[in-house]
Amino acid sequence: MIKFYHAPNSRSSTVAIAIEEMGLSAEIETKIVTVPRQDGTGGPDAANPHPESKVPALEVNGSLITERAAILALLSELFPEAPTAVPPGHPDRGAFLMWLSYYAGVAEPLIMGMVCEVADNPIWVTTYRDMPAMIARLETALDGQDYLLESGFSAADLIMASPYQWNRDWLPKRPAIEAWFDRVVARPAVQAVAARDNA
Ligand SMILES: N[C@@H](CCC(=O)N[C@@H](CS)C(=O)NCC(=O)O)C(=O)O
Repeated sequence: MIKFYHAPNSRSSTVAIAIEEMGLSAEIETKIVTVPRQDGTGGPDAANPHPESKVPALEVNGSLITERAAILALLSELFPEAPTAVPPGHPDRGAFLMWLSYYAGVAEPLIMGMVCEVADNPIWVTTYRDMPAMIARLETALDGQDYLLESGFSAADLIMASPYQWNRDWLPKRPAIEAWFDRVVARPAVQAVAARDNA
């Protein structure tokens, strides 16, 4: 059986929500582990196989997969018939992979750079560009559609919305982006995982 290593209210919550959206709770066993928290609580967990003791991690047939973008892409491949899956061959597969990679390689560094106030460093700007570029990209994608993919909601929305679930103050104050975020967080799977994570 596939094992998913999860720490409530962390980056692994994105994967927990995807599992809920895809109806995979019976196929994937969730193991709760601890991680060090910013408030000094928690700590590395000996039961967590992640090489850096982080979450998420997924064990599939003896392989260990880390990184949300990779895990979310893999879930769609392993369970192509699941609701909200964007498997190989799907017309939006390329756009799906693009958003997952864009989040990991550009959007998260940009948002963390903004939060840590290093995003005006010239190396940062030439590597990741800037927040207006990310905002423009989101607004263009959401012009005339409710979610990032033309075919509808997917884990691309989950990963791109994930930092703002942590802190809504970081959300760009743009009507289309705020409406998209509200749609994402109103989804029953997001609510269900939040309730479980907070229990
Ligand atoms: N790029 C990774 C980041 C994983 C990550 O940083 N996870 C945090 C949870 S919010 C963690 O486990 N931190 C514990 C630590 O740094 O020891 C992903 O998106 O999956």
